[in-house]
Amino acid sequence: MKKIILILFTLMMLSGCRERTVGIGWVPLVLNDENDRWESDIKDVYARFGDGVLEFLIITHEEWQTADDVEFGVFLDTDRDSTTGLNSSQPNWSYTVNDIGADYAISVGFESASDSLLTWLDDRWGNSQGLESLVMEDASDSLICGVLIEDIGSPSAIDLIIIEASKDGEFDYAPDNGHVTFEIE
Ligand SMILES: [Ca+2]
Ligand SMILES: [Ca+2]
Ligand SMILES: [Ca+2]
Repeated sequence: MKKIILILFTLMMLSGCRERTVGIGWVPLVLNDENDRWESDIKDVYARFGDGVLEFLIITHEEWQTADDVEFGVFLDTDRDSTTGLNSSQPNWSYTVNDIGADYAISVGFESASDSLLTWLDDRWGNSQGLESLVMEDASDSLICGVLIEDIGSPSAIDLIIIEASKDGEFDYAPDNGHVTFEIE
């Protein structure tokens, strides 16, 4: 899969296509996020959209041992409004989401609510729904997770950050500051 991604990315660079418009092929959202001291921190993030399904591919610097060693939260600001959803002004919350207001979160990994799509309900995550796709294996350095676009309100553009946590208490943000914006074809 890495080889295919590399070819796709090279073709995009050669054609000068740098816009983050997500369609059928994988489009890079974050590339070469800093290699932190722990093993399986985030390296690259890609997205694609087709047949009503929005999917994310997350690649880490090194493999995790089991899928229960790590937790990924894909935070989606679907109205691109930082005043709605979970934002940094939420009191007593255990983590921040940079400068976005996350209306939905895809949770994958060791958390009890994991492998689900969550909706922000004023002061907490709830309304858990199943994911449309999930490929996450032990001893791997990549995962794919996806949701039905209609389950997140069918937005035309999204602000995103991804937060990863390890069982050992390490955290990684991608991107580390701010967010990534992408349009959906
Ligand atoms: Ca590392
Ligand atoms: Ca929002
Ligand atoms: Ca990072």
